[in-house]
Amino acid sequence: MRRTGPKTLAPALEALEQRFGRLDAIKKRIANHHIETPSWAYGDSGTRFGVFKQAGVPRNTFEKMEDAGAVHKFTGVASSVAIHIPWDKVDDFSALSEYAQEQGVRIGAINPNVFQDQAYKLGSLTNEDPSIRQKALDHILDCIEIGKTVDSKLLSLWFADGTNYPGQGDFRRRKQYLLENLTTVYKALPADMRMLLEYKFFEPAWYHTDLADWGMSYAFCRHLGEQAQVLVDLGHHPLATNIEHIVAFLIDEGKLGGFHLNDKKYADDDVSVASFNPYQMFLIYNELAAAEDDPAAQDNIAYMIDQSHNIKPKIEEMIQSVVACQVQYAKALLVDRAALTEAQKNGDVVRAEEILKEAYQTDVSPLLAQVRMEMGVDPDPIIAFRESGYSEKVARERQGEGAVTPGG
Ligand code: PSV
Ligand code: MN
Repeated sequence: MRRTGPKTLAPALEALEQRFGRLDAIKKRIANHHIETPSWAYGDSGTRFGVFKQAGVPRNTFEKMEDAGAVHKFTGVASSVAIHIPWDKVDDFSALSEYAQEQGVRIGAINPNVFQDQAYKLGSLTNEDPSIRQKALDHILDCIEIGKTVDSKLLSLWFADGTNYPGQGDFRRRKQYLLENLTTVYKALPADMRMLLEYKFFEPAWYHTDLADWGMSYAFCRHLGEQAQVLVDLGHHPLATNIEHIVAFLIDEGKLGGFHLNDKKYADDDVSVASFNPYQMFLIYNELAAAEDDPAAQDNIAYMIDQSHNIKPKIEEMIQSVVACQVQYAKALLVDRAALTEAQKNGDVVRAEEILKEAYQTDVSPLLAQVRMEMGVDPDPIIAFRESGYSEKVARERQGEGAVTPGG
C-alpha cells in the first residue's frame, strides 16, 4: 500500500477530466454514495468448522457502534449500521441510538432473526405449528417497534425457512402462511418504513427454500404493496447468474429495495465485496449509475454490506470493502452513456462493450483520493486507519470475550 502523493494527483485528475469530462458531477455522486455496514461483521465469526477469535473485537453492540464509527471516520461514506436482533439486543435502544450518534453513525436497517431459535427447526413464518408462526411474527413486529425507537426506515427480512427433504413440507401451504404473516407485518409498518425482502436459493435448507429467488420475493412484494421491495444479496444466487440483469429488471419495476453487498466464489462465502469478481460488481453498478441518470427510475436503493470476515481484521476489511464499492461505482460513473446508447441502437456490439471496458480499465484511485480530501477524509483510508493506532487501542481496552455471530 502506497500513500497518495499530491504531486501525482493533479495531472492524473486533469487527464481524467480531458478523457471523460464531468468530473465535478462525478465527484459529488461518489461523495454521496452511502454504504451501510453490518453490526454482525464487527464481532467474531466463523464457519461451522470453527471461529477464529481476534483481539479487540467488540464485546457488545455499543462497541460495535464504535468500530462502525471508525469505518465511517476513515471512509466518510459509511454513516449507518445495520443491526440484527437478538444479536444486538440491548435494554435501551434509545441509548444505543444516542451512543451510535456520538460515534458519528446512526442505526440503519433492522434485521429480525427468525432462524436461530430452536423453535424454528421446521420453519418460522411457514411453520405448521401456529404458535411458532405467531412467535416469529411477534418477533418481527417487535423489531418494527425497535425501528421506530431508533428512527430506522428499513426492516430487512431474511428467512431460513425451507425443507431438507422431498415430502417434508407442502410448498403451497407454506407460501400461503408466509403471505398471510407478511401481510400482517406489512400493515404494521409506519408509512416511512420500507420492508426489504431477501431471498436465497439454499442454506440452511437444502431441498427448497420458501423464498428461493428474486422472482419469488418480487411476487410477494407485489402482493404486499409499495413499501415492500426486494433485497438482492449478491451471494444468494447460483453460480453464473446475471445479477446485473436482475438489478435492472427490479429497478424498472420500482422494486429494488437494496443490496447485501459481498462476493462469492462457490456459494454464500460472504467474502469481501468485489474481491473475486470486480467486473461483475462494475456491471451491477453500471445499471445503478444508468438508473441514476434516468429521472423516471427509482432512487431509494439501500447499499448495505453483509459479509463475514473470519480471517481478515474486521475494521480493515470493512474499510477495504467500502473502498471496493467506491472503486466500481466511480468506474461506472465514467461510462459514456450517450455513446453506449448510440452503439446499442446501431447494433455495434464491439463498440458497446469497449465503452464499458474503457471505463472499467481506468484507474480511479486519484479521483477517489481527491473526493476524500474534499470531504476532509484521508485519501488513503486503510493506511490512515493502520497509522491511527485504533486497533492497538481497542485490543488493549477490550479484554474478555468478544461478541460472536454465526455468519454473514
Ligand atoms: C443469510 O445468509 C444472510 O445473508 C441474511 O441477510 C442474514 O440476515 C445475514 O446473512 C446474517 O446471517
Ligand atoms: Mn444477506
